[in-house]
Amino acid sequence: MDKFSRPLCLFVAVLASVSMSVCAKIGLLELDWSSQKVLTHVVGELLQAKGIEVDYVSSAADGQWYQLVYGHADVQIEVWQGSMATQFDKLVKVGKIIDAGTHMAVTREDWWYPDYIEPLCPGLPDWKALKACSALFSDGEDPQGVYISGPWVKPDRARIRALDLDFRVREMPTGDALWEVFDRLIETKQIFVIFNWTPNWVEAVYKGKFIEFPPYSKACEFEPAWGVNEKYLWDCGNPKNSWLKKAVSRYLADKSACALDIVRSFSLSNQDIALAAALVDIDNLSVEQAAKQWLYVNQARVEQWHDHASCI
Ligand code: TMO
Repeated sequence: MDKFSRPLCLFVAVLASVSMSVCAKIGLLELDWSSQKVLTHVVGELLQAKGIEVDYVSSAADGQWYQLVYGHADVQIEVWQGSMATQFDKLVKVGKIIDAGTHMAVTREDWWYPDYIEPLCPGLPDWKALKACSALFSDGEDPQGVYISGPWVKPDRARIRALDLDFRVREMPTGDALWEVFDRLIETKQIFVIFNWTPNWVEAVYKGKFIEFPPYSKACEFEPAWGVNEKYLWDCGNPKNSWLKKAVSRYLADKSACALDIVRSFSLSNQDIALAAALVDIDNLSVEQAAKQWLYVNQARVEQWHDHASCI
């Protein structure tokens, strides 16, 4: 599709130079969890302050690759190793998207439970404890344990099978729906295990831990013989101490070298990401308000993100 869309842009531009700006707009991918949305709008503000026009492109997380490869969007500001590395690495390798650098933040995404359930399921956070306790995690309809997850691509069903856990996955359609269920369960001190990640707003409010599955290794993802189950892949957890990266389209450099430099220099810590999430999920600000507030807190750093020869 990119073969057609770009020449069309130029053609329109020849007929009416006004349209050029439409084609050159920088598409910022707005995905399905709060910190990503807020930080995407922060980048939008940073670009607009340099006179660069932006477009927010909403997408489910698994649609991001299509949007970037075909140039419908140019920037994804939070690519998480735990849930996105496989596709990201593949597309970078064949030159369909560009790796625009790694944030300072160290991340993790995995099964998580509140500390108050520990006395009820001895052995946690070791995953083997779940074997004896699975019925405690039932949602009442049948005794099978329920693991609550979100709309992000995770190998949970494969993991449940490979580790022979008596669990099924209940997948919430959006990040907001996931946190609604979370709030209800934790406020009434229910027993549950849910997909969570760090940095996030949760760690500032609730005590809890990630399940310690057998440590991740690439072989676990690609070689069935690896690990406790010789027949199946994914007899391991998601990677710990993971990276957080920025992905950009192949077209961004041509559209705006300044935009690319701003994205490259925009490197965030765990605290930066957690603040972005908390402004929406704890303080209930809108995404736009949260982005403005985040920028206000970080105004001393704006110069460093803007200070590029390409932006003058
Ligand atoms: C990509 N996510 C942070 C929701 O796991």
